[in-house]
Amino acid sequence: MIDSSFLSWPFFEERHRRFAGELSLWAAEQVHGLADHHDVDASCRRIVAELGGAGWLRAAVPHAYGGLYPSFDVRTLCLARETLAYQDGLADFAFAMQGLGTGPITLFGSEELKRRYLPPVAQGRSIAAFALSEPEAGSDVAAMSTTAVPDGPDHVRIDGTKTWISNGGIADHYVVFARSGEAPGARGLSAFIVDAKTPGLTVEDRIEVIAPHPLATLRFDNCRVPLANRIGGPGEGFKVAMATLDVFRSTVGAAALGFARRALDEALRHSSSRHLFGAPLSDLQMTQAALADMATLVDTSALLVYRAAWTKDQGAARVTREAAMAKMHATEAAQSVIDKAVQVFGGLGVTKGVKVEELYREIRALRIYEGATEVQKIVIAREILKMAEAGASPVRQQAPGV
Ligand code: COS
Repeated sequence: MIDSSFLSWPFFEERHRRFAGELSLWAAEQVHGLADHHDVDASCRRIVAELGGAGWLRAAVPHAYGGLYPSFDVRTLCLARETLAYQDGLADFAFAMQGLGTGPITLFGSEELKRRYLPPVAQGRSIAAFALSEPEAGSDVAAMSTTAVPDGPDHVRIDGTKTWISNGGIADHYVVFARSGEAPGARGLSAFIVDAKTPGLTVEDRIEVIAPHPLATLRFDNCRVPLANRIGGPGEGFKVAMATLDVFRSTVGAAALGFARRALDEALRHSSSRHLFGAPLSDLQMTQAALADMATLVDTSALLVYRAAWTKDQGAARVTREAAMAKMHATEAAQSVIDKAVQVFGGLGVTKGVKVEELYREIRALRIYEGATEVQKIVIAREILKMAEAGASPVRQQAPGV
């Protein structure tokens, strides 16, 4: 990264600066050789193993289970995603899914589940996944139709279809959300860990997308799962999902920020070396205007992402509004920054093998997954309306202890 001055912002401590510096060096040396976008399954397995071996996945689980800190340090998660995304989308994806796929266990799992599932994920020996979306329930989570019904005193039987599941087909276990029937809508869902080898769990389809990642539709037919694999209480699945997304939505913003920083750096390099009308492209005021807009969008994104991460790390119970703002702004801004970078590159910018072309494809899904921009707007509006109703101004609200 050309500009790492943001690390001196007051959101960070020395340990964050050290982590970002060391990971940045590691990623610059290692990631290119690990990520092969023509064989995403093998690449993701390789990246997870290497990230685990080098100790970087320790940022994704708590200290007691082989991780770095007592619980999530969201600033560290964001720095990891930003730094890896700067190098490669698959590297970011592999890291992120280890965290998201175990986030519900870290936040709500029993001691036994934490001990069984978290250490292998931190060591890169086991691959995690988060199975929430369905063909008819993506943004509207409470509309899901996958069911979990009691099967004897100690088991449930899961039936249904999950789709757009990251790591689908290569994961060793999935956190699956299903309708358990305690109440209608959001209050009648529960979360379970389902091992990939569970009889009745099949990969129905692999999904090809514009920036290749392991993605699949999963089918659950009569999958018998121990009740001990439930994460959180019966009927608490929606809360488990939303609280996990409160942590990980900021990190999606951080990944977008990594893509945007890379696009800005590529545009700076290209516009300084390419000559047009007898002078570097960067001498043209229209190029300068584009670079200025890009740099400003990068900084506003970083401010929102690290504000949300810092607020959560100060002990805020919920950062729903801050995380939604960070995710929405950083992903939309990154799309715009990358589009401008492609324009600066001209014909080269849409040529396969050129980094900004890859970034142009990589960023698109981030405006959709883990809550599309439109969902973030609903979430933000609801939160500020709630505050207004309670007589609290969002601008006066502060994190606990601050
Ligand atoms: N943390 C903890 N609890 C939360 C929460 C959060 N961030 N957000 C909501 N809840 C709780 C609410 O407090 C409410 O509890 P009570 O019933 O006890 O009051 C319950 O969950 C239901 O909340 P709500 O009424 O807001 O549910 P809705 O169905 O209206 O939620 C949205 C709608 C759009 C906000 C929700 O479905 C959502 O975020 N969708 C996007 C999901 C997503 O990201 N999908 C992509 C797939 S994941 S890769």
